[in-house]
Amino acid sequence: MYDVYKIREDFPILGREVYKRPLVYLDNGATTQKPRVVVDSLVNEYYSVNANVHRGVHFLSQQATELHEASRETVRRFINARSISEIIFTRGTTESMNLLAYSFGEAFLKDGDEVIVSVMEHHSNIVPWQLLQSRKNIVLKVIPMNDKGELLMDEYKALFTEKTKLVSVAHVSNVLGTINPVKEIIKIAHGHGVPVAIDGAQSTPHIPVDVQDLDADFFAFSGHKIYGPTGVGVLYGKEDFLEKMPPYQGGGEMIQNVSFEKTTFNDLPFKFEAGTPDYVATTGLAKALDYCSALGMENIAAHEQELTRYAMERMHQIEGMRIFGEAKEKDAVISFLVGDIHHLDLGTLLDRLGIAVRTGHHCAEPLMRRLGIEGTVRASFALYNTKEEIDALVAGIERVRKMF
Ligand code: C6P
Repeated sequence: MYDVYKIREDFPILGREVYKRPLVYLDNGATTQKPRVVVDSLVNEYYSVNANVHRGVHFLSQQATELHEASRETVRRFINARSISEIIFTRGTTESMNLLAYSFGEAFLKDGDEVIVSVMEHHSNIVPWQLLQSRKNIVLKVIPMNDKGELLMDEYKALFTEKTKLVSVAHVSNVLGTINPVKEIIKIAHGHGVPVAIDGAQSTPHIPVDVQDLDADFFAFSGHKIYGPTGVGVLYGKEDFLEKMPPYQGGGEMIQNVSFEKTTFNDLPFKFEAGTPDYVATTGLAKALDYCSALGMENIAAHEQELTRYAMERMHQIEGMRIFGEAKEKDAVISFLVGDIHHLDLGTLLDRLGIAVRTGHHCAEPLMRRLGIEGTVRASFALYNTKEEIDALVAGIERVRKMF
């Protein structure tokens, strides 16, 4: 049985008040709250294990290294990668995508080559490719969408040419909540011999992810969006590709031997992990993933799907409501505007009622342009949200609407 009220007890912050009202936290797309097991793990590691990893012969260093490497195995299991060599720790999805664009770009792209992205990408899957354009004259091609926020698959198929070298798309849109048909997207790309990178920042916390089943060539996600600590994330990559890609940063840990004449690089995944990693955060991330696995990703997905269905139904009844993102396959994200109330006003007034939502362009300006708007209010749900909180959101919106 999925007992959301019992689960909430694991998240101390959910019990606090803001403006003397109970906190209704609906900004989970930006970051999630942390269960006690995650915070305890950070505190305990600093209090009782802390030492730099992979470097020391001493007891603490070895213990810290064991924890860090065990976390890599936990990540591998969570996304069902073949090997821990394929799990690179980064600072988050943004760094994962920058690493990918730099290193894949160096190894596999030349002037005139094409990378396909979609119109609903977060800036972190657009700008790294544009930065690459300052070094290589690559072309970005964009998959369009329909008004419901679904990618147009026929148009996608038509984008391929012999110059297409990579497809890089979001699994779930952080604005529309659309769950993109990534398995099909990958199958089509592979039919052209083209690898695919998936931005899993908004999918990993909500739906089961199996990179082998998807046959994804690269997959990125952030720890802090899946109940883990800030400052840690993952880039999964198939070993065949990673072996051929050059390091992204130079420094300690990523080398085998260094001389002024010639430096050789470490094996995977360490080749891509220059410097001291946030080894305390990786342990915390593993605790977060174990926490989700214990609840069951299928159960989390079912709970959030029910919340989304309920919220969509209730919100549609509000006069003047415009919801952006009505895809058939939709995740726990609802972006909206009401009448001609500015998104910032609506968000600020909801905040005064204790309801935390996000407002603005959500780091997806090209998508805002496609929708013909400047920004939205966005409510995004997590495993601990309740129908009562959605009722509070709906009542809050009604109250603001009447004020205007
Ligand atoms: N989206 C949001 O409120 P980082 O910041 O590196 O952890 O994740 C970047 C990122 C990449 N892809 C997608 C689809 C995302 O949603 C995000 C982060 C947050 O929507 C902050 S802008």
